[in-house]
Amino acid sequence: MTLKKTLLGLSLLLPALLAQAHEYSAGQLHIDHPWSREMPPVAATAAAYFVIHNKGSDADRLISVSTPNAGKAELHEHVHADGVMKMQQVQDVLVPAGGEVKFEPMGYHVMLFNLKQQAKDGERFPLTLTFEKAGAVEVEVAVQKDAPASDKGHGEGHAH
Ligand SMILES: [Cu+2]
Repeated sequence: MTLKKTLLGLSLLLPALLAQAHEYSAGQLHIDHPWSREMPPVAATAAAYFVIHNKGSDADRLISVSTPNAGKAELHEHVHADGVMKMQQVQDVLVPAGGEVKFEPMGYHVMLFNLKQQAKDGERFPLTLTFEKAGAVEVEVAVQKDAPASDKGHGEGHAH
């Protein structure tokens, strides 16, 4: 391979790497970087995370989630109960006017059950988020080994 071809190859690769941060819009809502942690192939569940920004002056609610990759998808939160962290299903998640809500490890998350197949690092799978006012928006969840840089340092430890 010539040097010219090698350089061309690199220049094609770079935009793909930079495109790892991805976002979606639904009305006044912006959904930032949906991601999921790569799980062992035998794991029966996985979780998806993202940040929803609401640039509008009306609050909205995330009322349901679904994906063809899982038999069932639920909205979950982590709660302290008797000194133990555990997760439970919630019916909906409020997205305050002019505010944001973070789905992150040890917080709100989309729980995926009965996975047909665990996704691997670097893969993406579709997830449909349905909001009370903004309606349905399909996003792609990026599967990765590690949390995005912005999520490191909080959320996963016991700092809360
Ligand atoms: Cu959960």
